[in-house]
Amino acid sequence: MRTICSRLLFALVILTALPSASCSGGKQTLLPYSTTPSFSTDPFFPGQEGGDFGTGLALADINGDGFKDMVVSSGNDKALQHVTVYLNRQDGTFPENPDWISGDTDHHGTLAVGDINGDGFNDVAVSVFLGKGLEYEKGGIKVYYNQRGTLNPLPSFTDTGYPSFGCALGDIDGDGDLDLAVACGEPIPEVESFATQECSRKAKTKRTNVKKSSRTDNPQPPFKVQNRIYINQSGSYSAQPDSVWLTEDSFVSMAVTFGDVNTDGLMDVIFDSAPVRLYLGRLGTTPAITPGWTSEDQNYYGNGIDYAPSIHLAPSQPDTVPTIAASSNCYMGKGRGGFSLYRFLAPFVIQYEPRTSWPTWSSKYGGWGSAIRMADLNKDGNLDLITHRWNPPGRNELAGTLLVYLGNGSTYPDTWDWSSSDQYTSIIEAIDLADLDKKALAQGIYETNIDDSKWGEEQDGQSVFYVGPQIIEEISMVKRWSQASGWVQLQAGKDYTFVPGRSWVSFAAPLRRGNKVQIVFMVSPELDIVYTNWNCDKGNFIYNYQPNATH
Ligand SMILES: [Ca+2]
Ligand SMILES: [Ca+2]
Ligand SMILES: [Ca+2]
Ligand SMILES: [Ca+2]
Repeated sequence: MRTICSRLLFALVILTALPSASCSGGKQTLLPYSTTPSFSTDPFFPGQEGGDFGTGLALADINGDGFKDMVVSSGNDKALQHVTVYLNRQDGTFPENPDWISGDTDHHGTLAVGDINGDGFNDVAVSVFLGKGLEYEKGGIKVYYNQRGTLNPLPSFTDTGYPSFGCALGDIDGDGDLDLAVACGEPIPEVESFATQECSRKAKTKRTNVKKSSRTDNPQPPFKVQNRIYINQSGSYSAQPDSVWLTEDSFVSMAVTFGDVNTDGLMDVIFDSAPVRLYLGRLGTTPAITPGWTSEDQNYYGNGIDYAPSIHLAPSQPDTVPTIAASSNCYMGKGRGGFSLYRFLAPFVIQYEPRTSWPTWSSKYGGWGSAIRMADLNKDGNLDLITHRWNPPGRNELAGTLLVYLGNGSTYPDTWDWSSSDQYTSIIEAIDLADLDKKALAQGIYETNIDDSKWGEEQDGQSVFYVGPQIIEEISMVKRWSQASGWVQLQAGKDYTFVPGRSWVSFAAPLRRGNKVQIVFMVSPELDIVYTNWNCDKGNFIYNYQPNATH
């Protein structure tokens, strides 16, 4: 049991007024969370047909009051359901029923939130896994824009033609606006065995009782397609071919994330597939359509992915070893499933053939892995793995729990250190973390002088900077210094972009050698954990940070 309590420090980052109350008293606590949820939404809220198949999740401010709200997409491959928003009551609590319900329904996958059109309000992109009759080709992607604090009732952008379970927002071409990466394909190779799940009460969900692979007009799965990124054009997306970047290969991917994995200051994109595929960003244009790195193992279709520029932030010896955490799910096919870590200890793994690597760590148990995130929960400066599998190891029943593997800065133990109570089993699909009542927010300042030591040979600038610990609550101010203009304060949505909760800022104009940047941000060591439940008779759960929890 570890009781190290240290202040998060990152290279070149100054954190001021970081609260330290949580380490007082010398109480031996593994993690500052109760093993039972602090709050659950009502899965049978008015307006949703039947019980809520909660799938996608993001914590992001939608109504513009500065407090993070809960955005949820529901339906999965089980029911036609809505996208919903639960507004933070400005004290970290939420209503049991949503404050906003989309005007349309779909078989929703996961979602991504960010200010796509640069007006200062967060917009919502949602994957559509399958068409209304479970058709593969009628899945796709859609975007709800935010009108000064309220999402439009219907999406303003939609594209179809492929099944999609996951999506992510990031600036792949380094021009200061958010591009939309879409993980596509449908893996499930057999008629689903547990697609018959019934809600224990009010089981009136009008599900489309058609088994996917028994539909004569669906091709036989796995259904592989080109994965893609919609390139932001003046605040919106288009389905026109010159606005969509496509991978050369067709493959199945269930999750995608952005991250500067080769640390050259240009954003890259990672598709959780078999194998995991990394495409490297290039300054002022889109990536090559072939991967710059793939995982050596081909653990069947991934179901969750996260990226960290470092998992060892402890002030004693911080490192900058880029790390990908991937979750895979053997329900969806071959492979063992479970969780894997890919660490890039040396850049030559990406620079030279064969540009592949094995995981540096894999969980002892495989299984039906799903969502995965990295964050420091026990305040020792090392990122922990917060993850989940649908089932307990070796048991084909949908009764998973939240699992936490405590990091030591370089790897994780064989099995989890902490689990939520098995009295509250779940089928978790998405996890997000934030300080929902903002009570422990502290300011951090990131400053750097731009040099070209990590740039590629022809590269003459960089656009993306990681500013601090893994989860950032807010970006407060961004300044740029140049010889010609001195310090200039920049404008969000015009001069730079970011997405809520992530720790990077991406600039519209590349930073050149000799420039300086200063970024003021807010961070919290007291993160609440939120996840969606795909069980139709369970709501979405919040585990509040509790300094006096003894579990
Ligand atoms: Ca809010
Ligand atoms: Ca917006
Ligand atoms: Ca862009
Ligand atoms: Ca890069």
